[in-house]
Amino acid sequence: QRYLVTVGEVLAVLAASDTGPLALGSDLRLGLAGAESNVAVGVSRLGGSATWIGRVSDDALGDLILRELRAEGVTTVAARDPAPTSLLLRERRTATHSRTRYYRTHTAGARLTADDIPEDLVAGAAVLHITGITPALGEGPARAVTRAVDIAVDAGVPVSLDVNFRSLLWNEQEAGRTLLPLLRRSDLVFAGPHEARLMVPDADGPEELAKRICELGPAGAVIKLGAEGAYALLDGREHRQPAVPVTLHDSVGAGDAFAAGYLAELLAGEPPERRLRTAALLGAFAVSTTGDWEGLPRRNELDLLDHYDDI
Ligand code: CKP
Ligand code: MG
Repeated sequence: QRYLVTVGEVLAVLAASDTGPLALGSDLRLGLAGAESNVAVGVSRLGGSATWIGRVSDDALGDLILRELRAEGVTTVAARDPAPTSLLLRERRTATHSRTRYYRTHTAGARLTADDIPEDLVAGAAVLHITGITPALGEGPARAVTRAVDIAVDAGVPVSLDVNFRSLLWNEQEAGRTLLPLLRRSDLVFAGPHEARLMVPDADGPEELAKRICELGPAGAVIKLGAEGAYALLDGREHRQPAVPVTLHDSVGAGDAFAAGYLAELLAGEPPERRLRTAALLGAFAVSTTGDWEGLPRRNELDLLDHYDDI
């Protein structure tokens, strides 16, 4: 069976239920987040197979992570770790502005090591998806990602990289230095314009950014332009994918949704146009619903909405 494999960290999200300063107190809703697991869930909901590799805490939050991923049909390869689960505190400062704070050091996800990566599993995958978040968590996770890429490249498994720069985890120089070698060995790269510029600093505009990224090695580069859609250079061919117009509700998770849509169609053997169209649809679902992954569509919902111009 063709499956996607990904390596990352799932965080517990504590999200304020009310708008306003969190300093005044609020009810908090417990949920989960994590770019790589978001992609795995998105792929699974579209009928693809996805496996998530990571470490989870040996407590209720770790149990919650495993239950939730398994409920979504994602295969989990997760060592239980005595360290706690990372937290993401989300303050809804106004209706349209949230502020995020990570509590993400000395946690289970950050204790991932290269030994946590099962060789057979990665070597047997149809695609390895990684993001720039995991290497930012520490030396262990960075080595784990490099190990996964080593295995994939040796086995001829294509590597998909979402640059996913997080300024709360590291600075642009560190990110550039660490992610560039991974990008060179990737086949497909997803990035926003700012993220792309971390990789090719002297390039500008989606066309030039994608071209310069592909000159570094990848056969495909997808530059995500938010409400303007996406520009992709895939095997030397240009594609312009308009965004699906929706009412913006919460943009977090849009990039992961986009990658999930693209990769699910790649696994299904669909051509680039279809991959990009589904990517845009999933991005639209993500931004027009609450939560990072909860609002992602199942395949039957996607087919229905596909007949409409917008959602
Ligand atoms: O790039 P995206 O907005 O799609 O990524 C969102 C995820 O993993 C979110 O779920 C969050 O927990 C994170 O990125 C992160 O670590 O920032
Ligand atoms: Mg992103």
